[in-house]
Amino acid sequence: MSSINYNERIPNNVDLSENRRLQRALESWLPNYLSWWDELGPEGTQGYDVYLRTAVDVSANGWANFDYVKMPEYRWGIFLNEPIPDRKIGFGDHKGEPVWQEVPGEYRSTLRRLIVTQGDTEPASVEQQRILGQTAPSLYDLRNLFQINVEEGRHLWAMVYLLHAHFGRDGREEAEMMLERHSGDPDKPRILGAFNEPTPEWLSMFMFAFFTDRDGKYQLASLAEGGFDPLARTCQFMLTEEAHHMFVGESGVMRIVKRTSEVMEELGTDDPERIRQAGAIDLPTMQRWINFHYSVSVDLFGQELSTNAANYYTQGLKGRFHEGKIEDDHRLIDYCYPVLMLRGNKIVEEQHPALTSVNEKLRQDYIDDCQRGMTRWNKVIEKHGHDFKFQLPHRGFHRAIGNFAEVKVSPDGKVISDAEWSTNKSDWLPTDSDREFVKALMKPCYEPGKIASWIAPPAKGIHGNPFEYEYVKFH
Ligand code: BYC
Repeated sequence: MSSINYNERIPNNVDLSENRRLQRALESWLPNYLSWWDELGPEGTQGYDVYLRTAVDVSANGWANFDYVKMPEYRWGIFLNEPIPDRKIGFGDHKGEPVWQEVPGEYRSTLRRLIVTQGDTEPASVEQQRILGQTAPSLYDLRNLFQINVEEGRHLWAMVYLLHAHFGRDGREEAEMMLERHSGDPDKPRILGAFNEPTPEWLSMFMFAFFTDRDGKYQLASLAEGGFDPLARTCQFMLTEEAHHMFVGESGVMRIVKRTSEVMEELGTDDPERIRQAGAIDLPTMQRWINFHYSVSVDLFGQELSTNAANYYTQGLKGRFHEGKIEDDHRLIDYCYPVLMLRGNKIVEEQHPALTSVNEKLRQDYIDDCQRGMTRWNKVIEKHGHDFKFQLPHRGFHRAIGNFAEVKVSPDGKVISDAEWSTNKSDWLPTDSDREFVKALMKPCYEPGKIASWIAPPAKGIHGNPFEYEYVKFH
């Protein structure tokens, strides 16, 4: 394993220069990537100097360098975690066998599909966020947005490298397609639903980073368990970067909650209209955003009972979250798992084979993690003496994939009629007027040290710098 080589056009720690054909193929993909960035990456930002971190090492200590960079000149590269010597496959039919360094022929199309699905989400999120740079609540937030954007771009590189290095001509074609599908494009949409939803303002941005990036964490962690070692090592390194994205989401929402709580205290009211008039976002509105982003993210785990997922597991391609820490046979032969099923108009818990319930198990781990973050938000509200509590809606609420896609489920988990849904929808999901209000609130606040009215400043700045630091310089 070599250290990261920055002298090459594509920084990498995979000895790219020793494989001239691959290097040339990736170098010919690079200009396409850059035109995509120019066209669909953060709008109008080409000349900005942004205080960004760049990966310079894959070890846990001091892996990143912080400096001003113009985004089109960011050193997108290919970084895999160090291999674990003698690593063995940890689950499924191949449990105990050495991990694969090459793609096993029989799993080629399945692996390609998993890599393509993963890769597709990365540029999708950049596209979704492209206009947010016009309305950030502070330079600190603007910089965090751009940090996320360049890293999602790098995650696309990570998947494109695997496609080029291991899937021949099909892989190269898939890499091209990554830049041809676009978020929300009616003809060539992104693969997964949530990645075709717009992220038009910063409340959505923070919710997306909390809920949807967290799906990324769980999916990457499951792929990191898999038997195809280059994919596992790539995902491990992506997870290192991903942690910051979720921090941005959780702390972003937390800072909005803090500001709203302060305004409620100042005004002595929780009347949403008065909170809004004071330039803050009322808590019921935030709850509607939670309901939306949570439900579309919950869909990203696929069907509750999935033979696809069972096959990925049995074939050793995609494991469970922290597979190694789970105490069972890691083959799931005689195990069951509780799954909520729709029986008539009732939602009932049933035991199903754990193997076909692997998606559901991952979804549950994800839900528990979301709940932990939400509890931290609720503590802020409580600390300010208000008795409002955010709640995650029922997992059947507002679903487009799986058992509950065909019915309407209320946030508290009752199957309801279409009429009941229509009557209550505006209390449960963002309405057009909510969206207009939130959008109208978004005004850029780009003086160092200043912050918009609807969000509290962060507790600290980036990499030891104060909040007042000039994180982005415009030219
Ligand atoms: N939208 O058997 P099922 C991230 C399809 S986010 C549309 O349950 P499976 C990031 C499914 O493809 C992480 N279609 O499927 C976050 C299948 O199609 P076919 C992204 C959907 O395969 C923020 C059919 O329905 N990574 O990194 O078990 C910013 C049957 O479903 C959806 C991954 O997703 C959907 N939501 O599960 C940036 C990991 N759900 O076979 C980045 C790789 C299902 O009928 N992907 N379908 O044609 C996977 O592991 C799986 O593909 C899924 C789906 C978990 C997504």
